[in-house]
Amino acid sequence: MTTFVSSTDVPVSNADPFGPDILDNPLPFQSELRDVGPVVYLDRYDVFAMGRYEQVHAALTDWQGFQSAAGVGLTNYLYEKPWRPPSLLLETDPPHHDAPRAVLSKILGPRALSRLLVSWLADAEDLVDSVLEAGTEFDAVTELAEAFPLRVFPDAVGIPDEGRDKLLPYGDHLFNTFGPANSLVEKGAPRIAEIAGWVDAQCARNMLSDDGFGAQIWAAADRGDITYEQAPLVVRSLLSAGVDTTVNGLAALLHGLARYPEQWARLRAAPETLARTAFDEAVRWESPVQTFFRTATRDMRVGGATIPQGRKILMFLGAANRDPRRWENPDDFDLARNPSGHVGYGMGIHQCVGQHVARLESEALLRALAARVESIELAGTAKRRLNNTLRSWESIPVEIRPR
Ligand code: Z7Z
Repeated sequence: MTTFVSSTDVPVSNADPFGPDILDNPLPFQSELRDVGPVVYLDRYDVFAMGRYEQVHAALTDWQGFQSAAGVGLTNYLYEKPWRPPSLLLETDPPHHDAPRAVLSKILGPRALSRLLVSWLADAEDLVDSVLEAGTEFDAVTELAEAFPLRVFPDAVGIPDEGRDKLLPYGDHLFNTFGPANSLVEKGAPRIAEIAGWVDAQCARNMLSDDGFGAQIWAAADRGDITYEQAPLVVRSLLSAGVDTTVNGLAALLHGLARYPEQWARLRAAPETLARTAFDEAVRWESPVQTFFRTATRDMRVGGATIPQGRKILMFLGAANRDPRRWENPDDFDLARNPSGHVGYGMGIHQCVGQHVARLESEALLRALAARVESIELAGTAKRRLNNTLRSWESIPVEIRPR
């Protein structure tokens, strides 16, 4: 049990939010975190934490007060060396953030992506057909949530086929490294040099197809919108943040639909209109990205507490997305609610630039499923995969009844 000891002006918790118990089921801790105050000090890691929607939202939209350039993990780049060259999007702030962000916003914007829907729908139909042909009981994680993004996204970026099996372990390790150097980070360490070397190599211009997101990033360098030095790192951002996040968003969605048959029925009745809301409700409800850090650029006053300059603050997106101060029946997965305003993609200038890609993947997969599947039910115990940042599934056994 967590104990909250009152100190000067900030409540203190000795809980370990990166320990196996809380990672396995973070909800009780998150509820305590919200209730004890707008800011809590986590003495194990010597960092501050926020779990309420109001303060998390406010901090995310204040990039001048809460910077990203010192890293969004526990490692403070003001004092410690990052394990890989910092991302030009994630780990920067204006003005350096602006050009890479503008380039990716355009390439990954809804208008640019609309050309992909038809082919992604065909891919989703083909995938769902072959899964159903193989049987009505299967693992929704490997067969759908992982299989579909891996089928369409690397092609859309334009990387070669060889080595794509490294994308998921790369993301799993990267998202672990935003937390402390615990056993989850150790688990990924032996292979990371090889895997990261492969990822970096895919970002070179000559490795990329000539019509994908990757080629478009290099074309932006030709136009002078970003430099040639920046281009490969921007491609790396796609390969870093574009796979495991979407996979776990889809897994959360499929789990929600299998667990709440009435929500599946609702979706099936109106897939064209509900497919997008469904993904966002899953991102709110499960928050595949549970947490990340910001760093105070000066002494910051929040809810009566002071966060001193240079200190790290852990933002609990998952807790904010289930804050009863903001959401009605926050623990319900409910396609009838309007989930907009959730902070599952972050908020403000760093808000997920790939969210339209993720939504499109989800839309294609859900429409293919809705047209072919009558019912989808859990057929065994779903298993979590622990990660310092991601709310992740190892397996979700399901049984479906075809239409
Ligand atoms: O640019 C990048 O490499 C990148 C990596 C990770 C961008 C974003 C993320 C990320 C997304 C990190 C959500 C934490 C939470």
